[in-house]
Amino acid sequence: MSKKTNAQPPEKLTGIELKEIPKSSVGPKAIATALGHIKNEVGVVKGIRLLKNLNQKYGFDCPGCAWPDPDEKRAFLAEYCENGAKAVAEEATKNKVSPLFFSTYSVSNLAKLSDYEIGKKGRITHPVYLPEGANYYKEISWQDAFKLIADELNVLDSPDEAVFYTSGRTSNEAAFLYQLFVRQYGTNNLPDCSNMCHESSGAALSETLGIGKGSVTLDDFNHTDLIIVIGQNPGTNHPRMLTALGEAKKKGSKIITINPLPEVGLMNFKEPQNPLKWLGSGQDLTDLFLQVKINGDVALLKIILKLMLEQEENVPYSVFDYQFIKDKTYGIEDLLDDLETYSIDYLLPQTGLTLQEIKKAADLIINNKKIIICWAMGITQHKNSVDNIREIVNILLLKGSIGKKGAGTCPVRGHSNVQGDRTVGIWEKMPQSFLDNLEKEFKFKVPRKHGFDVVDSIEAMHKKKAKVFFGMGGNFISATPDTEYTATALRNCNLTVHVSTKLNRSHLIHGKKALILPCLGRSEKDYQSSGEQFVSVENSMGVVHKSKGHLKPCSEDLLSEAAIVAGLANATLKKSTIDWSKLVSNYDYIRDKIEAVIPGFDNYNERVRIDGGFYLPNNARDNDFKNTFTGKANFSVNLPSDIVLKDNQFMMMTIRTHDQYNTTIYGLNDRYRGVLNERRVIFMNADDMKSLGLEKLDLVDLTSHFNDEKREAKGFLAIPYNIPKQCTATYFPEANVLVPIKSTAKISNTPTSKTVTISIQKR
Ligand SMILES: Nc1nc2c(c(=O)[nH]1)N[C@H]1C(S)=C(S)[C@@H](COP(=O)(O)OP(=O)(O)OC[C@H]3O[C@@H](n4cnc5c(=O)[nH]c(N)nc54)[C@H](O)[C@@H]3O)O[C@H]1N2
Ligand SMILES: Nc1nc2c(c(=O)[nH]1)N[C@H]1C(S)=C(S)[C@@H](COP(=O)(O)OP(=O)(O)OC[C@H]3O[C@@H](n4cnc5c(=O)[nH]c(N)nc54)[C@H](O)[C@@H]3O)O[C@H]1N2
Ligand SMILES: [Mo]
Repeated sequence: MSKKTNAQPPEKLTGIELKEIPKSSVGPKAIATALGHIKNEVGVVKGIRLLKNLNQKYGFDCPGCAWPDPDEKRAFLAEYCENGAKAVAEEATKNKVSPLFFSTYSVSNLAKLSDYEIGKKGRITHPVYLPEGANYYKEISWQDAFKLIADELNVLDSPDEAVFYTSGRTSNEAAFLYQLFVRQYGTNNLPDCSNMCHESSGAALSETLGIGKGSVTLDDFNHTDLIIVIGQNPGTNHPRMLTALGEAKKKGSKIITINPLPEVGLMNFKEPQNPLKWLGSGQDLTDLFLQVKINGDVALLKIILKLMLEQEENVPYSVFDYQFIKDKTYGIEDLLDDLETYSIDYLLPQTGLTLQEIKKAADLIINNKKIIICWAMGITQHKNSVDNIREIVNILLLKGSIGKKGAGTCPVRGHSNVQGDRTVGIWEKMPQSFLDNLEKEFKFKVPRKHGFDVVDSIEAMHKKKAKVFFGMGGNFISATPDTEYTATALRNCNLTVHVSTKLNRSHLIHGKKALILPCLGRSEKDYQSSGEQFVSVENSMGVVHKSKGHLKPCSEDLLSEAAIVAGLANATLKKSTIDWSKLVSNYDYIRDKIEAVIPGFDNYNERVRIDGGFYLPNNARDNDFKNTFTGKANFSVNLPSDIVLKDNQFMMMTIRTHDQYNTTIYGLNDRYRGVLNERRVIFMNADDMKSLGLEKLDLVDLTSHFNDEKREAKGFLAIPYNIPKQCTATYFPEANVLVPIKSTAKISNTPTSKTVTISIQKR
């Protein structure tokens, strides 16, 4: 039976090769790698058509990252990056997972494969069903699939026994329809990938600035004095951001990088659009690199704040923007009082840096007025990650570096529409005003009780309080923490359903019954009864724009995500106040409803048709903070890390290689870190290796420690690396089994994927 299926990637090693770490990122090697993926997965002719339409105003939005497209100039065939090309190659692959495939390969055998091997099987072509006790998925009609889900949903004691997850690729239209169905069904159980991603940013920014999104636009990078990139690896995860950083540097901006690793992309970069420069030495991006210890950021930012205060006391009016502080902010006294209670001597060891290095950073902040701070998962996935972000905001507020050209907050989002999904209602705790509007527009009683986030959902399924899991995209088992615990949670369910493009491990770790519903991808044409449709998405900077696929769908039996929601709603809701079939017949009708419910979408259908789309309102960008709890931008008081490592314990962060998209593994190389053909590795400081008696490429087992609990992951190769002492790094998702379900961030409840306490045992 499939009960014994592997929830974790198998332990087997793939034959590591260590290479010298390259000096710069992108350049010709990146282009060659991108085209290689396109050629192998898609073929040359279709591949060129794909790339031609990627991120063009008439084309489709890259499913890679949420970095914005230039508002004006877009180079033909060039607004993509190596990893964007890999992302579309993955989706447009020639390989197919058909009903015949499923009758050949059992679930338990597929689960023995690595995530890389599973992903390479290709696109799913038909809806398939795994009955209770069976080991093979078999074809099912769409109508029967909808009825099966409806039957399971309608026998639950309460709608709160079902969980509806979303991954951040779903379009605004599909996401709005989905949350509408879920709320009319009767629950706010709408966890999403954001719970594991930028939830901490949303929490910290809403409290301090009154909006859970970043404040800068792409153009701000052309007008800034100083950019700080903290806890982010754009060379791999947002490669087009490097172009913006490069342009900013040419215009005179300085760049500070704060990271435990000297990530190649941030150090030196060769413009992909400029082959003439490929032979040269590239452009140095980072002016000052602070190699902070994992989770040493609050301590570091506090020292910077103390140095700013010291300078302001020495030379009054030289550092702080008093006008801004007086007019726009609240709570500076508490911040200054708090800073007095910490000594630099106490904070410094947490950072792993020298005071001289930190002074250089403080001087750059002191001497510049327009500052942008960018961050991603290195900041958001810790116990005190909300503190991290509020401390970032403290610095910007003291400098008045918010709501003016060239300055502000830049949380760089992950999934290409994760921000849009939130805007249109994918959240377990949408504000009352949204729920009120929904109720008014659709005339049904909208549930008000907050729903489960990702961690709550796992715990509820584990306790059998939630019994049906529905995933709109994503790969829940591999993306979530505590793999074995989560596997039990999913297996406890009566039914697990996944709307997916490609096969993944979540199809193999399933409830008593399971369904896979295959959907159209971004790059594919979407026809509904009124004709061809387009969708829209919101990027990291709040621009809503259209996205239209150009390829023939990989199978005739796919439905769009919106059509799947409509089918499900028609089957499940006996009496509905909503005409689901009409809404989905023409996505303009869905957009009209979004406009009616959510402020900022005025004339949605008209404005989304304008090339490049439109900006949503952003109060922080406009320097208006009246919707915070004090009516002003709030300073805050924050706590540094409280982790105390015992002897022979280490801090572990789980990070992405250059060859993956979250749980989708494109290949086995991490070129920019010099590791080829292996993912089961642990990066360690050479002195730490010596003190454990470890040689390069020794095989080790890892144990994580949380309260009195232990978790194990076996078989990793130790690699000496330029990383601070007591810090280590492994790859996500191989190491997720070590992340304890109860180890989450305060306030945001995000799993602490970047701070796991481990010990290391030599084999
Ligand atoms: N090609 C590709 N693109 C992607 C993705 C992908 O998997 N592949 N994923 C998408 C998604 S969903 C997201 S959220 C983003 C993720 O983008 P990133 O956040 O860049 O991804 P991570 O690999 O998690 O990298 C975290 C970085 O933070 C650093 N870091 C870790 N801990 C700390 C710390 O305590 N302090 C500091 N200062 N730094 C720390 C790590 O060394 C690493 O450089 O990328 C998106 N884009
Ligand atoms: N240890 C550790 N864990 C982490 C992280 C970490 O840094 N460390 N990062 C976290 C972060 S930031 C995130 S965002 C989550 C990601 O969590 P998820 O979003 O759940 O995971 P993905 O790997 O992005 O999902 C990939 C799957 O989505 C499906 N898919 C792709 N395109 C489409 C589409 O257009 N429609 C539909 N319906 N399905 C599609 C495919 O079947 C594919 O297998 O993981 C989190 N988990
Ligand atoms: Mo993410």
